[in-house]
Amino acid sequence: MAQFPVKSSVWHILGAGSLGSLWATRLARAGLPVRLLLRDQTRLDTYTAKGGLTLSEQGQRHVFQISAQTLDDPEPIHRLLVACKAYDAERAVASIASRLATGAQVLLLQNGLGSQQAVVESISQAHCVFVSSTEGAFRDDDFSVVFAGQGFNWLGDGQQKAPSELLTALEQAGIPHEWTPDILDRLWRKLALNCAVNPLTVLHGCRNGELRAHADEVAALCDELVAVLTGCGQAAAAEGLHAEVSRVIEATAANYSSMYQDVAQGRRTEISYLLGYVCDAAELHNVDAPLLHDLRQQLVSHLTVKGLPND
Ligand code: NAD
Ligand code: KPL
Repeated sequence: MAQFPVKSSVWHILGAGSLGSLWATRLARAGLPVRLLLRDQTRLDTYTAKGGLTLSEQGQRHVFQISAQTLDDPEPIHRLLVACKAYDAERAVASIASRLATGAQVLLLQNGLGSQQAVVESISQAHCVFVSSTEGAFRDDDFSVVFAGQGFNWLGDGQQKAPSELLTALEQAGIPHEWTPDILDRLWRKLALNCAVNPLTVLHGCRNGELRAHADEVAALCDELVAVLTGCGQAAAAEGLHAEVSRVIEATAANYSSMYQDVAQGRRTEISYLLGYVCDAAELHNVDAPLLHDLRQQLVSHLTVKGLPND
């Protein structure tokens, strides 16, 4: 299997939001070269006025003066971290595609499924790596991020051997990670977990732990998700799903799910890349999924009533 050489170790970060800033600051802290890719000159001026990117970790705030540039800067990109939301990823990557060097490494941090495949198809000159992250971060101000939850990052591309210089950089930056040949299983598993928990927390208006009061609904949904995943050839990702969902509900009982928080803060959700993806996959593979289709419909109605995008 061919390995693509990476000619520069500069990290370009597309999407200087929560997770993008968390990665950028840790890479910069380790002395690695990082560039933020900002939409336009106005964003670049705002960033410059702020004096850098702030990371808050364990109550300590540090400002990192990371270089930034606009999307149309001429510098070639050899290593790109795409940290936009799933619904923005394809368009954002298209806007810098002409800057991507042949064999560039492109890390895709998006939750759910669907956006990664769209990006892969749009940049055949690059080597895309999928990332499934359980780390938690949120923005407390523009260009300021709070590291809110320790977690882990699984990386893989489904075929090649681990690119060692990439993993060395993550090691240096203290970003917890492991290369896995089973990245698609991981992404499907997280997708299923998110589908079993997140929409119900939105519709019941509750914390994850309060889903204990809806145990039958959760169990039925898990059964259906197992059937869909199995029908889609993802049996490994379906194994023991219900037990893991129950475990996550307990472990995160006091938390609000990411989708709950998006809706509560009037932000667009990633529904199309979570429930939407699963429902479409079920249809494609002729697997009956009445509960998931009904849940999707209820969520779409809920978002519409709230005046939020429902896709
Ligand atoms: P975010 O909204 O905080 O950040 C996304 C950033 O991308 C924003 O700053 C936005 O302005 C920027 N952006 C969008 N389009 C752009 C473009 N064309 N050019 C330049 N910048 C652009 O999102 P996030 O919370 O960091 O999430 C990113 C992805 O990571 C999502 O898929 C999310 O589900 C996943 N994820 C997030 C967390 C977390 O704790 N935040 C954890 C695990 C997974
Ligand atoms: O990943 C999550 C989220 O809130 O998005 C958990 C905590 C697993 C709930 O689905």
